Amino acid sequence: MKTIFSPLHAGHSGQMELIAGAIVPGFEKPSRAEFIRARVESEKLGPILPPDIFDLAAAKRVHDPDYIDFLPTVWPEWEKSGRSGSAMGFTWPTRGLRGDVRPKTIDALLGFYSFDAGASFVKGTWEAIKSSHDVALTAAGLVKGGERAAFALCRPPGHHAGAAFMGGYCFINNAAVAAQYFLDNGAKKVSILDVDYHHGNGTQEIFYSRSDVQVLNLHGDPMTEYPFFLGHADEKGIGEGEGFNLNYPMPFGTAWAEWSASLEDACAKLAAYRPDIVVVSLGVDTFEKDPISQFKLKTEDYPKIGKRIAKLGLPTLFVMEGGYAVEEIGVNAVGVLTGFELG
Ligand code: SS9
Ligand code: ZN
Repeated sequence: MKTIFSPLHAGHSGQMELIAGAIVPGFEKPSRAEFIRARVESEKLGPILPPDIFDLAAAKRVHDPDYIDFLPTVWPEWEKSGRSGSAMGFTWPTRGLRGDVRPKTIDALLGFYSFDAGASFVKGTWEAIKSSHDVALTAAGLVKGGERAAFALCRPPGHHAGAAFMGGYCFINNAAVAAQYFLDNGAKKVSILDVDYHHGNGTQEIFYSRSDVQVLNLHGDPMTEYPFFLGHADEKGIGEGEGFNLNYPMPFGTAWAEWSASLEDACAKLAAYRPDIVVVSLGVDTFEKDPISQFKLKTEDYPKIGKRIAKLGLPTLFVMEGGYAVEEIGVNAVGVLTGFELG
């Protein structure tokens, strides 16, 4: 399969992150994408192509237009306010505060459009966000055009980004934009299968009241794992969307035997939905050596994931999400893709 990749991701670099009481260099760093790209090459998965450039109309079909228009203004406004470092919010309109009044200063707006401080900006961040979105849409175009599968090597990732908020390293929800693109170009139904270790709260939020996108999520139980406040098994969708959201929360320490049982159930539900296209939110932070995660999947398990997805027999777009064990991220992510191709 073809891989779509942009070097512009590398401008999103050097951002800081608050974790376990310390400010540290971000885990979501450029080398992640470079290890994956190198592995795509060495495994001869297929050609690596640059993205086409898109406008933001497709993104505005799943995100609030004012949120999308805000993103390119962040770094210029941050610099104008005399700051450097990493731009991020630290005050959020949570329970008891007003989330319906858009404030005016850059600090206030960063809080207004975030659910945590995990999506920070440096100088090249907007260009990276935009390129990641272009990568997803270009790869989606290949699948729409009849290819069996394509790999969107997106960075930054997207599945924590909701209609009007960033967080958890995510800004534009690349998988959601791609799913909507398929619907706007002939597909009637799309399934999003999110295998990242963390619950894709943004994707769930965006499609929660819709029946044209089925969202299936396998992840660490939010009772104990980030993002904590969404991803429970009883969240099944609302209104028209009722029954079209499925969550598989699993405890710390989950290994292949239990994880693959969830995948099996999710694939059965997916097949029953009979979508035209599958979008896989491909995170490999389920890996046993991931520095911020608590599942126990092994390198040999990733091709089995791809093989199971291939068995669905549907056109498939793989969209890169998380994975922070950088040395192994390429082997594991590309393992899913080669497993798919052989399956
Ligand atoms: C506490 C740790 C938050 C966010 C992880 C986001 C993963 C995206 N600041 N970790 S796939
Ligand atoms: Zn993750």
